[in-house]
Amino acid sequence: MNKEWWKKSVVYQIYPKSFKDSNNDGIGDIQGIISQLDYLKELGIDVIWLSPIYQSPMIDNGYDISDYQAIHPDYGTMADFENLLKEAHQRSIKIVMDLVVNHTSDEHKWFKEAVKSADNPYHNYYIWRDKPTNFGSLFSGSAWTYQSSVKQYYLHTFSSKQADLNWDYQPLREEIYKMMRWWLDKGIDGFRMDVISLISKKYPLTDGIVHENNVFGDITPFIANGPNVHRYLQEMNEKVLSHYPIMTIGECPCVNAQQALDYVDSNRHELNMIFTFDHVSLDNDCNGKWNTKKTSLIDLKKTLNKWQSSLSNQGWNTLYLSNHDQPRSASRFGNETALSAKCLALTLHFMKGTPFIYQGEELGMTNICFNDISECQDIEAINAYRELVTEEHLFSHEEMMKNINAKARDHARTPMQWNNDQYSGFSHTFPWLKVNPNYQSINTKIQLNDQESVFHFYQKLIKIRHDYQIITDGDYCPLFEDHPDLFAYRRCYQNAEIIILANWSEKVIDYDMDLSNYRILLANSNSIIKNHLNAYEAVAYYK
Ligand code: TEU
Ligand code: CA
Repeated sequence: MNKEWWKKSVVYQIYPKSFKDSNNDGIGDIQGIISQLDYLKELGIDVIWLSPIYQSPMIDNGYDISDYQAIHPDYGTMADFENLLKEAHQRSIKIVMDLVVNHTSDEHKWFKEAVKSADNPYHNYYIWRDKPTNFGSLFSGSAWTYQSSVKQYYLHTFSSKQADLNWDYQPLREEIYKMMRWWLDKGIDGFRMDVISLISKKYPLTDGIVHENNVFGDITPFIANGPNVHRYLQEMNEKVLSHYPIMTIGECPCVNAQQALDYVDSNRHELNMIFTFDHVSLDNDCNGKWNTKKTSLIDLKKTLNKWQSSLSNQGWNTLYLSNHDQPRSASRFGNETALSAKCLALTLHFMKGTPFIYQGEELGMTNICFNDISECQDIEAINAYRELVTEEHLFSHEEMMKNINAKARDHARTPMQWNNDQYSGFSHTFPWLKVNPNYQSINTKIQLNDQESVFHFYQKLIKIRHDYQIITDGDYCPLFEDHPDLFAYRRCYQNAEIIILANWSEKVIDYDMDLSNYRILLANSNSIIKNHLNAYEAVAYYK
């Protein structure tokens, strides 16, 4: 096996709670995933990234883990998981697990020990202070919660039920490495590491800057890219990662394209690739994500092109437009048509890096309409509503619902749309989060029977990536950078060339370029003519 097999791979992200419910309790599960492996094989993907399936109180759908080595009963058993791994491997599909080690649930046994007394050996596993700083949590409110049993506050970057681990304490690190080896020895194929850029805190922790419209201070300078983050990742690499033929992806908030190299330059022996937040934060404003702003294509191109060039020689990029934390790409960047979904896919998948497809993206699934906050399930949106509407009156109910309908994480988490049956074939019971009513027209059953569907377009994209080395190895060169609606670039490898021209708008575009020696490799429309693109038309030319 090529050591860098992950460069040629396409990853498919499964959010287990929303993928497929096998026992009709309204919650997706491992048996449900197994039942759809043939579907994923048909799509052609190489790797599944599984969002957390571990034991958890589920206040953040499993990103709050109370036992790293047990499966949540809603999802099944360890035997189910081992069966999933076996069934996936039989189909040559690899499985990458989510590793959430910046924090544990407050119901983890380590935390339960830690709060028994300040001299309990596990007390050091977490981060304590006698007095809080002004830090705001990323899920609203203070980032400190008082624990009366030890008369101290513990730090939580996310909710109060997600206590940050103290990575400066070596026994904690050894414990995590041991757990990672345990999973790798089971045969899993890698880790996606949750907020791994936040594990090393910068001391002393003092009050953060209070930005406009905020009540709390900014925690991020004290947690992102901390002084020891690279030392710990190199240690993890040396003690664990380097001993297995795996894929490692770090989720890295607050890491810019320059800093990224420190995480992914192969000479530094840390991670294979990281998820950046730059291109999905372009529509933030002084209230963070809560607005209805649209990303301008010029900004998006500038950002993605910058990442392409920063990591062109050393390191490697991830390519994604959506995941379980982001609104649906077809709604955010497209106009919710199948044509626009294909346009986004073509643009992304020919770039240099490893592409990630988020479940349902291969169908062009869209955002849903939430009529009231009571229809949302996500802790981030629910807490933000309480803080920004009820407590601080920054937004009216109507304004906040508009923001939620543009940006909430629940858009990505509505049940997968399998067919026209009630509850979209996800379950026979009312699911934990409502189904998007457009399942009647957007679902796998319809698309598998339609050669022109978004599904079949993704299938072609994946096949082309496997067949053409230029897509993995070719140089990337942006074109028409100042054009407000045209996303274009060139890939070059040996004597081959690919030119991508994609109209990310509803306008008609005429462009000037000599394409006489090129043939169409793939297009999302049958009516492509040279030097012209209708709304959302996209084409890959090859020579
Ligand atoms: O996300 C990290 C992260 O930065 C997000 O919480 C982000 O701030 C938010 O989604 C923006 O809307 C990871 C996981 O992907 C996310 O699901 C978890 O909630 C979070 O970490 C805590 O584990
Ligand atoms: Ca179930």
